[in-house]
Amino acid sequence: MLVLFSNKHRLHTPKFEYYDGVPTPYPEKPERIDAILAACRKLGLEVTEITEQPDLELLKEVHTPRYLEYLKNKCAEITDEQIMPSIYIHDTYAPLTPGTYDAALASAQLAVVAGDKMLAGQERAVYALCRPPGHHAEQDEMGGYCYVNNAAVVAEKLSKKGKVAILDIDFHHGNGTQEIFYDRDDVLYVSVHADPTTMFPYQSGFVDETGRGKGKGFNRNFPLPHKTTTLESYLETLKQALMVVSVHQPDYFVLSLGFDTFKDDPIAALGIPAEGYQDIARMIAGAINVPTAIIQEGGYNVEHFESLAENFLKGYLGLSG
Ligand code: SP5
Ligand code: ZN
Repeated sequence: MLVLFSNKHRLHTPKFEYYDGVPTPYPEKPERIDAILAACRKLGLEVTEITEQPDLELLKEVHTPRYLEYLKNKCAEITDEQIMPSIYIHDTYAPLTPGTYDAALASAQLAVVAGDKMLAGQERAVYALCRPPGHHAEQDEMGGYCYVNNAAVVAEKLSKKGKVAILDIDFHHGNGTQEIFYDRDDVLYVSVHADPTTMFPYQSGFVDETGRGKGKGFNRNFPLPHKTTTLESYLETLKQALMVVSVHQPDYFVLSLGFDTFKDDPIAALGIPAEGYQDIARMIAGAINVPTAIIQEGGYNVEHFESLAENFLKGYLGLSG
């Protein structure tokens, strides 16, 4: 497995999000990536730093040009963190800082390079340590700590060469990824997440959202009860989700990976103990045997992050313990 990271994520420096009108410390911190890197190095994985910025043309196939332009201009104009009401945001969880645009582009570039490596056919899996995360970013909108949809960028790129399936196991429904591919039958989107009735993103992630037009049947949501999900019930649902992915017979697989299902996540939590990520990863690796991009999404327990990543990687790679 090849691991990709960029140091440009450090340019994205929000201190607060607004929660019910109250400024609350921003949980999507740079230390998250440091912790995953530590786990990768501990396991002796090949880690590569990516320094270039992506081709905007590919990003414009996923996002509207006007939205990308807005992000760029706004970040160039501000001198401090700001959540500015606009048509390009509909929550209070995507603050802009002067470096946010550059960080978001560098994050997306990790997804682009992951796609290149998969197409070159040398790696079974590439793990892109994306920060900021991406799955809440829609074509024309930021939100939920996300600005550019990294998973959608790699899926879009791979879709030119074959059938793609995205499995999203972040705690939150990936409303952005769903929206971007909702009308399409060449990119399947499957998500396992907490029931959005009471959890962000509230307005999407329900079972009746199955796609539109020729995309009908190519979007599948598996919401789970927030309070009563256990590792066992989670794995049962994951198995069903993986079955949907297998039936699609993808040529390429994209895993949107969030560690916010961890039982002690500060903003989310879905009952998964740290060692549970070994079971989750083992089940995924055992079910899907095509070139895979693992795209980092959320997860906010920085203290346990290294252990969560280590457990996931051990399970995925079939390492013992
Ligand atoms: C990528 C990802 O996981 N995004 C998650 C965005 C969810 N943010 C909204 C939840 C805000 C909760 N703030 C916690 C404050 C508790 N006092
Ligand atoms: Zn999340």
